[in-house]
Amino acid sequence: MKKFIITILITVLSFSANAESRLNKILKSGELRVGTTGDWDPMSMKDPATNQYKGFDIDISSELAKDMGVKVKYVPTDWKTIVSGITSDRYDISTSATKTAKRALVAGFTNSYYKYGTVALVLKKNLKKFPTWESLNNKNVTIATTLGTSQEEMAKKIFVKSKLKSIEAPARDFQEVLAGRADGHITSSTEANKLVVTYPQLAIIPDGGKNPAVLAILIDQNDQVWLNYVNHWIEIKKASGFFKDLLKKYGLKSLE
Ligand code: KH2
Repeated sequence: MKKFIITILITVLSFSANAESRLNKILKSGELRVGTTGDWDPMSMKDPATNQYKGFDIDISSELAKDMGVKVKYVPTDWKTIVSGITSDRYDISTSATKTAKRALVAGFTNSYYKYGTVALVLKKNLKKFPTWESLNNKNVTIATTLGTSQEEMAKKIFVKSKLKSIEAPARDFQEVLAGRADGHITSSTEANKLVVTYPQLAIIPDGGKNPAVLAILIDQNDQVWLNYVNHWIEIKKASGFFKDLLKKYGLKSLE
């Protein structure tokens, strides 16, 4: 009996000692799998003509793969499934996602490298009617966000009186405002600044950005070896000026 227990113990111990981190798996396979939505200008954008991704986050993951000496493979995902893609091992990391308390319950996050404000968008012709965020918190108002995003989570907390409309990808949340099916939309300042240029009929409500949000990479919360590696890498790249140059390249200004 004693011998049997010892054999079991040894087996269990050697198993946990051998539990392989993602870091090793990636190095062995020679491939870093990155989950990305391709719908966030200028973070991750998919070119429909070539099916290629580009943007701030694509530069980050390519650089990480390069420094690890492996190839990068982009795995398409959307905001509804971006977290479950990590927990079900569809990819090793995501491109940038906003840290939220809800997401952090099930997935890990790396350290952050960018902070943005959330802004509200309405039709320019409705700015007088909706001059503040609070004016959008009204039972006659419809607010559009994308299903599974941090903005959807935020809208539920802030616009308690309004009607909330969650748009499922590939449909775009801001199109609801353009088409008059929603009165307002909340999104990252990063995206909003671009949207008002592309669609001059849209305007940002001028009473300021809300709740600075931090961007980071989603990663398995049970794999500390892999998480530590990516955090070390972020620290090294911050110190080398890589992130500063990249923010400049994409015209991004972190709130920090
Ligand atoms: S978040 C990403 O991690 N955004 O904050 C939100 O949930 C991305 C602002 C959906 C692309 C479409 C742009 C909304």
